[in-house]
Amino acid sequence: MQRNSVAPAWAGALVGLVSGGVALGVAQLVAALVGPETFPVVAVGDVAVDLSPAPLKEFAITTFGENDKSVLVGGVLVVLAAVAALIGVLSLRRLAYGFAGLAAFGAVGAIAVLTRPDAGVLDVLPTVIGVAVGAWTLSWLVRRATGERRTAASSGAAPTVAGPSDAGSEGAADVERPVVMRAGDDLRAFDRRRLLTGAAGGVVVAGAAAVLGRQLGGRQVVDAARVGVALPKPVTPAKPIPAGADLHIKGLSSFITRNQDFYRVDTALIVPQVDPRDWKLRIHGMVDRPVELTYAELLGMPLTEADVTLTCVSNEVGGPYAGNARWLGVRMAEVLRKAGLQSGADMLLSTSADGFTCGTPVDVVMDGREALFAIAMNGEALPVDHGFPVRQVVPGLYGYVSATKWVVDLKVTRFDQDEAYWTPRGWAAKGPIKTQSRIDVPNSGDSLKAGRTTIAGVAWAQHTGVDAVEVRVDRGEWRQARLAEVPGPDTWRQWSIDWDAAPGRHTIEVRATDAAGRTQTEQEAPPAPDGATGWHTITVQVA
Ligand SMILES: Nc1nc2c(c(=O)[nH]1)N[C@H]1C(S)=C(S)[C@@H](COP(=O)(O)O)O[C@H]1N2
Ligand SMILES: [Mo]
Repeated sequence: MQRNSVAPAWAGALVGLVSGGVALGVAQLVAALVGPETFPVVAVGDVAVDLSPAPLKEFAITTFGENDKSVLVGGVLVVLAAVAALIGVLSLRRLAYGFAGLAAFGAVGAIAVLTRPDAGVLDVLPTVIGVAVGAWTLSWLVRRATGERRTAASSGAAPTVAGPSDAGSEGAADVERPVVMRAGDDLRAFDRRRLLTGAAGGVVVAGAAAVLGRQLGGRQVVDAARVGVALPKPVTPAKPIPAGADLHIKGLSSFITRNQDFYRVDTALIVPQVDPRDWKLRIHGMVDRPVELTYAELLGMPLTEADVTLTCVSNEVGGPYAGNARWLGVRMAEVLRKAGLQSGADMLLSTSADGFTCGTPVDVVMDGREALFAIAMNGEALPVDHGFPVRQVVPGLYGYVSATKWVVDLKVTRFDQDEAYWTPRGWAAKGPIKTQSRIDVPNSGDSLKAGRTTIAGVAWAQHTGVDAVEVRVDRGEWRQARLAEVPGPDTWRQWSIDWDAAPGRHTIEVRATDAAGRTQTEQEAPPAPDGATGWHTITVQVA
């Protein structure tokens, strides 16, 4: 049979894109029912995140910041679109090529889905059904594009143009065929109108499936459950924040970081939607009595409130990945005492609903500090992005070894027997926070007016506390900054210092000393493997 080479390439690309769109829309719809992490685009992105080496992760975080996930998903979609267009073009030559392309496409998605933690066979359903419907759409659009119907005249009269070259697809005769075939031709012709109406139908189906998939995907349910949470009062309230904790200087990070301004770092391409009614925390491993807690049981335990500054190990010197919030939760130590820790255990391996894991030293959690299974942040139930319904918060440890969001499982174990998510990816197994100080105002590169100006920022040395902050200009004498008050050693501390700025270009440096008398090292180190060091240094122009 004649094989449609009369249809132009754009038609093939359109057929491919629309079929791909329908495949993804249907996959999303099915994923909403099976589990959002089984959506193949997300699974492929997740695999990319997990496979990317530490330097690439750092590059992504520093280059794209908190948009790194959108950039990744966008990248996956662009590649998919290109492949889909190519599949479409090939399909117009021979449908079998298109089917083969789709099958390959589906295989990649299915493998990605199956390699996710806790994946089951059913998790490939969104990929398989999506690809099947995509394949059907592809053949349907190809038929429309290539005028499957014969004209009335053609049904009777045998065509005379059909010759040996018609058996193949790229015969020279094809090239000369007019785009619209003459009546009487038995050959398939490019039918632009039918292609476009078919494609429009495909776009509608793809869009409707995707929208419905999102709605069924659980967001609404969990948002509603979150809004419905009634937070109990803490048995141990936080110390009141001293009036002098916030210097109220323009441009300086506020003492408490608002939830919507709080940095977010995690490996989750789609935020796990955990319904608190289904949530359970399982504590097992080296314990006398394994414990299982429901959300209601957790809320029924004595609650502690604490102001704690979280910090990410990926934060560069002077970077933005630190935030301070008031957390409400149950002391991890209290829950662990219920279970009864066995001797020899030195690691708490926590797992989130999406399979991410953290390894936290037992001694740190049990030493009396306010290490919490937190349920609230700044007076509201945890935002979904920050771990609703329950996350860990451990003062003094970087988030990657302590702050598991959407936590569902805690295995009491040993560092020499288990490994957490980031350890095989080039990050240290243990991550105590390194003392840091940051200049918030002025900004590096600012142009200032000569005269008296304020330099201000924050410093942190969680669980030890900041005792001094010093600033020097142009490598001159170190001068003591004025320190704001703090409620305890677990939060950052604001500081400020006045400076008589003379015209010219100036370098400003800052360093902090913790309550144990240790001054921040000048030695520069990158974030990997266990946290950046060095003094935050900025330059300003004074006129
Ligand atoms: N489930 C889960 N929890 C996680 C992570 C993650 O990738 N997945 N990242 C950790 C890291 S590296 C940090 S710095 C903190 C950040 O918490 P935030 O996003 O609430 O600021 O969460 C921690 N908890
Ligand atoms: Mo982090």
